[in-house]
Amino acid sequence: MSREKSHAAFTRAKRLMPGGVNSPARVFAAVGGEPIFFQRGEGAYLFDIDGNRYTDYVGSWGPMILGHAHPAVVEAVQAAAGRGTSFGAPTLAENELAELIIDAVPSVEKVRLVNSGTEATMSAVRLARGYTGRPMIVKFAGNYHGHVDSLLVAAGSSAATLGVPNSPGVTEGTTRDTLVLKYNDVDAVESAFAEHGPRIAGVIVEPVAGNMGCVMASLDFCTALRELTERHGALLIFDEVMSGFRVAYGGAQGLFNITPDITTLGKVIGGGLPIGAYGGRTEIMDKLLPAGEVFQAGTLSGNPVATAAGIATLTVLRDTDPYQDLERLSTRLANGLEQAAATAGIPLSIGRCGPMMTFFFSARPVTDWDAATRCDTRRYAQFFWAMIERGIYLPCSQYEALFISTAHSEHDIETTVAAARQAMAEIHKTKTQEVMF
Ligand code: KE4
Repeated sequence: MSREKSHAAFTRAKRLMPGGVNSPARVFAAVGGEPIFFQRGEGAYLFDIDGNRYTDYVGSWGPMILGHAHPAVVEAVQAAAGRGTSFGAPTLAENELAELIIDAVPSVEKVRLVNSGTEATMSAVRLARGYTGRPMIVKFAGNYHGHVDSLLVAAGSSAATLGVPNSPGVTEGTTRDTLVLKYNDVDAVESAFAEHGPRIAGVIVEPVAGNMGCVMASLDFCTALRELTERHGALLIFDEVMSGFRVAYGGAQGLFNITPDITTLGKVIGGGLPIGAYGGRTEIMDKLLPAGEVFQAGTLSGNPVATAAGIATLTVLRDTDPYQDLERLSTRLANGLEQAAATAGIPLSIGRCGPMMTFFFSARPVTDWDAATRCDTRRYAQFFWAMIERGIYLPCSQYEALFISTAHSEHDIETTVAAARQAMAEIHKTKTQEVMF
């Protein structure tokens, strides 16, 4: 496949934007090579500026559960844009999207719309601190909640690590009240509450993690988080920016039957337009200005065009209930990849929750960040490029999740499995140390 135009575009982009991208997740640092520039998407497919077609499993990192350019979404966006793109005043579409979210997510009685998942988690942390009057936030190694200063904390060793910034520009002051624990480690959480309980405002967790690759929280772990936060008067924040409306219409909390105090959302609820949301019980959410005193605001929050895309997307999901079909296709893909790896004698462990999954190049299941870091990331890079050459677009990092949309067909899955068989056989012959970046 020729990607000359992408190469030229990236060369120019590097002169214009830091690293040539507007989000580091898009640059191919983890797999080597250069990012591909895309011209358009259609259903399950992406078309790059060199005219190559790929079956897309990135789905814009989660939002595109209906595939690209879904007619209902495009029509809603076009109609909304024709009525004006932003008023900075309330619109009926905000009521409608809020109602769809509240009807779908049992723990949410009131919701605040914002412009990204980062804004949602940043605001949820502030709300938890404002509601409880406490300073500390607990997060977990391998969980990513957007570029919130207080949550950009080094994923320490398995022991609890008090906040050490993991980015220049994040000060000790903003992370000293953040405690990083091991994901899926109940003992660690019990110890943290025993030591810090009265100071903990909240625990934020991805119930289905998508940012160390796809790793599910165990039911014991989620149950322990619910019980301990309840007992110590802290709030449980489920970060469902990625899992919300992805793994089930009501999100992972419906699968776990756990009721968090605050839920953060994004991605799918905007149908590919900039959006985020956070919601919970009325008595918590009414702490927010102007009902309460916790400050949060946003020029484009609840934007008419973004809410139109979100309403169209959630309405299609609610009315068609595609989750069983997504589960069937996802199971076929996962089984096909496992068979392809086994045939090639390559260790592979798949982490999956519904249509969100990761092919871990690891002989053992991945249940936390430490295990994820032991994956053979060079092997993943080889597999990534072998699949690109066969027209399959996977996440450009071992530590990301891939997504199946309602636009993927059985034929797409079979084609992907066939490509994986060839790719696994091809990389089996290459020793990982031979891969030059
Ligand atoms: P955004 O600010 O990117 O909309 O959302 C931040 C966020 C919050 N919580 C979870 C669980 C998330 O997965 C994310 C963002 N996910 C990444 C993908 N791993 C976005 C990709 C990117 O940053 O470009």
